[in-house]
Parts: sequence; C-alpha cells; structure tokens
Amino acid sequence: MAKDEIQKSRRQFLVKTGLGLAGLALGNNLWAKGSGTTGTGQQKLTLGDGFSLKEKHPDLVVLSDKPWNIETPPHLLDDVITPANKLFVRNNGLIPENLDAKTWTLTIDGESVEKQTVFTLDDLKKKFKHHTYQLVHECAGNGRSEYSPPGHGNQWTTGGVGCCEWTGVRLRDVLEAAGIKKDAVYIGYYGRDKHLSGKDEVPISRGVPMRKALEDEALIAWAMNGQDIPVVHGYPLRVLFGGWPASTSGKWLTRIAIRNKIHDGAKMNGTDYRLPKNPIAPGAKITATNENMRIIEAMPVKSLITYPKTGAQLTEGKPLELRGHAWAGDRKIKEMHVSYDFGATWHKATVKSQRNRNCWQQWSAALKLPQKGYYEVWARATDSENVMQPMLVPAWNPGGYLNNACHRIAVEVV
Ligand SMILES: Nc1nc2c(c(=O)[nH]1)N[C@H]1C(S)=C(S)[C@@H](COP(=O)(O)O)O[C@H]1N2
Ligand SMILES: [Mo]
Repeated sequence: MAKDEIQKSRRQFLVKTGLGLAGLALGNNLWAKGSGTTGTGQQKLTLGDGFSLKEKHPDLVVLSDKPWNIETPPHLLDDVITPANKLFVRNNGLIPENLDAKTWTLTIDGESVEKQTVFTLDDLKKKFKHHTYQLVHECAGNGRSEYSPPGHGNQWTTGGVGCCEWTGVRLRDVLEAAGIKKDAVYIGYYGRDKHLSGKDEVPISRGVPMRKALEDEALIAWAMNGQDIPVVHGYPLRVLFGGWPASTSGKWLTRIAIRNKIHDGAKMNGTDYRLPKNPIAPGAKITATNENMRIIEAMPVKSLITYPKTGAQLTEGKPLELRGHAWAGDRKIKEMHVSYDFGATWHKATVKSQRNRNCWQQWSAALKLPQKGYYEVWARATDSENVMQPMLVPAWNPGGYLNNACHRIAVEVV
C-alpha cells in the first residue's frame, strides 16, 4: 500500500470507529457529531418534513433528504427486533401520499401469470394463511462509504440494516392463486412512489428469481412489529425477501409481475445492484452490460457490535461485555470471534440459534483486557459454509456494494 493509501485506510477506520480527530475525547457522542469525512455532511434529523419523520429516533443520521436516506448508529441497533423508530430509511423516489388501506389493491400479472388477478388488502387477509417472520433487510450499499474511489450513491457507514418482524401472507400462496406458468423465471414488483423528477417514471422496480420468490419466508406483509407498516417503510403493503438486498423488498406494493425473463424494471441494469462478473481493480472502468455484470443475490456474512458504543470507558479489572448481531443472507451464522489486538488473536463469542431463516442471530462475549489503555475491538462472523467476514473492504465495484468488512469499535480501560 502506498503511504497515502495507508493514511486513507487509517482515516476510514477512524470514521468507522467514530473516533476521527476527536479520538481522545472518549465518551463523547462521537457518532451523532459525525466526522465529516463520510462524504455527505451528516445532518441531525430535522422534523416536520411532510411525513412522519418525527417518529424516528433523533440520533439517526440523515445521508440525504431528497430522497430521504437515513441510517442508524450501531449502538442504536442493540434491540433483538429493530423498533420502527430505529429502522434505517432508504428511498429512491418520493414517499407517496394519501395512502388508503381500504381501497388498496395488489395486481398479479406478467407474461407468466395464468390469470391476471386483483386482490384487495382485505382479500389477502381473508383468503390466505397469515405468517410472521423476523427478516434482515440490509441495503446492498451499506458500508459503501469505505470504498476508494467511492461508489456512487449514499455514503452509508454501517447503519443501512435492520431486522423487524413482518406479518402477512406468503408470496407463494398469492402467486399460486393467480397461477404460475411453467416458463416463469422472475418476479418484479411495482410500488406507488413517484420518481424524483415528478415525471411519470418508475423510481425503482426490482425483483428476485422464482426460487427466492417461492420460499416460505418470502412475504407480502401489512404489519411490521405487530403494527401497521409505517408510511416511510411501505404502508400499507410491502414485499419482503430477507437476506437479499433490501432493494428487492418493494414498499407501497401495488403490483407483482410474474416474468418469463429476468425482470427488467428500473434499477435492474447497468451498475445498479450488479457486480462485475470478473473482479476489477479499484476505479477501473467497465462497460456495464449483461455479459459483464451479475445481479446481487443473497447478501454476504456480516456482523455488528451494538454494545458498547464506540468510545466506551471501562474500569481496569472488569471484563468488557460485548454483544451484537450477525447475519449471512440465506445462510446461518456458525461462529463469531472478537479480537482486541488488531486480529493477532481471536476469542470465540457465544452465538444464539436462529429464530427463523433470514433472521439475524445474537452474539455475546466477555473479554479480559490485559492492562489500562486504548483498544480497538473487532468482530468477525463465520457463516454455515465457513465463509468469514474480511477484515478490510472487499472487492471494489462501481456501485460500492457489499462491503461486509469487520465492524470495529474503540474502548479505553482506565
Ligand atoms: N417502492 C419502493 N420500494 C423500495 C425502495 C424505493 O425507493 N421504493 N427502496 C428499496 C431499497 S434500495 C431499500 S434499501 C429498502 C429500504 O427499506 P426501508 O426504508 O424500509 O428501510 O427499500 C427498498 N424498497
Ligand atoms: Mo438499498
């Protein structure tokens, strides 16, 4: 690594730990202040903006306001089930207004539907069995701020993830009721939100292959954490594909097309949610054709340290109690390790079993720190196929997707 590269990665690490130049001022609210180096001039939440942002925790960090993109500091993700007021927000267009659950309908159509069918929300609730699953939803761009050169888009640090409990009906049951032709390949969703331009363009319309669409956990949901879905998260109806890029989980859902080819809606092409098929050097140009790019499917293994908050002080002789979550797309977490000596030695953490598929798992550890001083604590998850999180940012890609590098915090023993 060239010297400026080393300085850059050091700087990025300091951003990640939330220390930055204020590194000595341990115990301050460093995350909320932001370091200013993550690219987007982090704002505190401002209220009264035409929709119900006031229901969000005031320490969430605004990455952009047109459209709204808001992330969660890691210590605020400590709950096993992410509460609505702490869930990150990612929008590609304008949040729709005048949403009426009573008149809401969902249309199933597309080349590969047997019979185009319209369901009211009431039909869905009455005709199909209800299911509840707790599902990880993570923006594929979560962690983007660490790529160099930067990927285009919101400069997410670690907070574009959450794991809420969703209640609704299986997408499979609904698709089967309309009838799935043999040549079905993919589904594509459509929502009610409008393009930022105000024109009649679709802001985003993505989907998943049939094999993911037909899984037990693929839901059409009307409730989040036992309540109506908040407007900003897709009221009154949303589709959910836990463990896959959250961009597949369409909000304000009005229509699902069963496609006889890979869905070709907005943000299914170019460098959007796609990776180079063959790895490329950081910053290298690539012609983003179907031959060169592949669509991101299950998200990679990842974890967060949600307690303590970075900057914590600890009295000498007391163990450092750590905890957080780990998740791995369609896989489970096999092991979790923590290190306080920059990865020289690793200590095994305890991992709880998975509540349901595509749900994150809780881990905890108690570390004995050898003496007074400054430590950086790293956490590393291993998935059920023995794939581990990398310590540094993984393969560069133009969209800045899938940074699953180890999360790190700073602590001081006094
Ligand atoms: N209709 C619609 N659905 C959408 C989006 C959107 O802009 N419009 N954004 C997607 C993306 S990129 C993400 S990461 C998740 C974010 O979900 P959340 O805001 O509920 O956390 O919603 C997805 N579903
Ligand atoms: Mo996203």
